[in-house]
Amino acid sequence: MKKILAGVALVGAVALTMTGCATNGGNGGGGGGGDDVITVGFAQTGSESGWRSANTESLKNALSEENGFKLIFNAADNKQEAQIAAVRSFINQGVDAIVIAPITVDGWDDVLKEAKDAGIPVILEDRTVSASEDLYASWVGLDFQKEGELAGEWAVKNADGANLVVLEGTTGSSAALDRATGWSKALEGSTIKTLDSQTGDFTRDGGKKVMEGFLQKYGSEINLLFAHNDDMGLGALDAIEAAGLVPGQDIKIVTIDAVHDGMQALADGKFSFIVECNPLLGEKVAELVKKVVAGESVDKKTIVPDQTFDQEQAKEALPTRPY
Ligand code: GYE
Repeated sequence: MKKILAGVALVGAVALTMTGCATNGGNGGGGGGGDDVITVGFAQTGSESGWRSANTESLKNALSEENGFKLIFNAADNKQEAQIAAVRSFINQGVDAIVIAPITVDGWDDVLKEAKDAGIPVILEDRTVSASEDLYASWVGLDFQKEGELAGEWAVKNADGANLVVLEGTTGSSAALDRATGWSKALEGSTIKTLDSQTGDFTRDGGKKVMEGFLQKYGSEINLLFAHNDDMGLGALDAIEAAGLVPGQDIKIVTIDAVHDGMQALADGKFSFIVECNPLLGEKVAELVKKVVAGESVDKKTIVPDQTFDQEQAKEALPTRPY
């Protein structure tokens, strides 16, 4: 059985290479015979965080050979030009569909038009873009503004009057922009005072360096930290402990993602609250790709729900968390 399937996959792959550009024009049709291998180019942001690793793994698992896909994977090291170049190369290779986790919101119009003109459907996953909706087939992701709002609501209830510093995600990314909007909305009318806010680029290293700077400048005045993701919060933990302060006590830390190391820090009492951001989008992406390639209509938007965790809930959830 497996051998037969592999044979079919191989024939499909050869057919694809042979037809090359011809696939471009006649794409999307065919009424989905089911046996044809679908070639997908996936332009990932990079490998900045634990969330990103889990997201990459989820997409690789779902867009697998056994599931009828040939995946061409590219990670752009968080550089927008590199990501756009990867998408262009997918277009030139005449793939059947393109999946993008867009690093920044802006700058996508031209390349999305090029994909559209080549007849290649684009599925966006994770972050959003400012380009017109008719330039892509569908988007699946999370409600980042809601995530920021939930984090902010916790802070207002549990740390009102605090002196806050913020570690922002990648500048110009919808994840950072929308989380900041949601957080500010929740803090309206509160007595939390923002001392400083800077980007740590969603990385541990970035979080650590920026937090070191904050600690040098404001010292023990700081008693609340909002990090746009777990990894920056984890980097900040090192800086806080090195400064002789106790995370969770001297400085309350609120983050977003709920990846394993973040949940461990929460269960250990070092973080105070995490808003989840679900990275397991692979199956939904695969389903959308299959449908659009078969010419079926799909929802323009799919929002995956998130939950929140305090320290006790993290202890309970940790043993069974899949990532
Ligand atoms: O929160 C962060 C990652 O776009 C939701 O990107 C994603 C964010 C996630 O690097 O850890």
